[in-house]
Amino acid sequence: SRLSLPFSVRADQATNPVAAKLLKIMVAKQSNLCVAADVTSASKLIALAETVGPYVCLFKTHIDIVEDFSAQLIQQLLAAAQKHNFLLIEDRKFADIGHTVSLQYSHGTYKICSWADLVTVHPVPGEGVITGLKSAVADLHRGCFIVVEMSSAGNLTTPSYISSSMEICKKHPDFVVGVVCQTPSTLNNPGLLQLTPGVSLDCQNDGELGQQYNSPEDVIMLRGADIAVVGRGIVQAADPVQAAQEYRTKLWAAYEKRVSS
Ligand code: BMP
Repeated sequence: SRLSLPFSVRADQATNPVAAKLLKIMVAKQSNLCVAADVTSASKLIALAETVGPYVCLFKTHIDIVEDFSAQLIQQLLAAAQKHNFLLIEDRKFADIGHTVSLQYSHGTYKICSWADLVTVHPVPGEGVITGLKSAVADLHRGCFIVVEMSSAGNLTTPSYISSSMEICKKHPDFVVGVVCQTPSTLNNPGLLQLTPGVSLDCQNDGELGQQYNSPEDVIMLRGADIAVVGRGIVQAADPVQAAQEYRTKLWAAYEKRVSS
């Protein structure tokens, strides 16, 4: 299955160019770490990209929380991505009808499609959310992760929702690069990736805000993650670079253990 195959082998089985590129970056950098860069100023966002960039395969933004957004910020992010060899994922969680998401993806303040290699999508509207996004890209060097299951307490992503969402995923292998979930996904295509947030070495949860955490080892070994998303565990650490190095080492060791067992 996907879980026992090395990323290098899976890169050759990717059904879209972004997934292939991401898998190759993971192998080259020995990193299955995605940092969730949840900071509210452009200077902090760029500082993170430049400092933790060398240790991540994927840099995840919530661009709408940046108070001083500008086109220059995007140019700096793209330059950092190029310099440190990582991809950009905007965690927009598109969740509307196809026509609306096509506009949200390519227009407005952020013009996400023009810079983000990847985006996230809630499948709740049905397949049209994917065809809508696809209609906004000229060539397909763009892709999305479908959020099939959430990490938060009391989430509404039931087993039947997850399996219906997986069907949508399978229908668009040219644009979908994988799923965001918490339990080993039934991805029958080794070219697709599982992205798993809710990862921390120190915390179980964030109190009343609902986040639930697992250890790096558990998300890779037990929960089927290919790439783990770490936000506050790195961003709010006393030394974010040292934290990024530690998460990267632990996550990669867990992956190596998984493929060798
Ligand atoms: P943190 O490690 O600080 O809890 O951040 C987790 C990140 O992952 C956030 O950016 C959040 O939007 C995202 N996320 C999540 O926590 N759970 C999900 O189910 C899906 C997410 O995208």
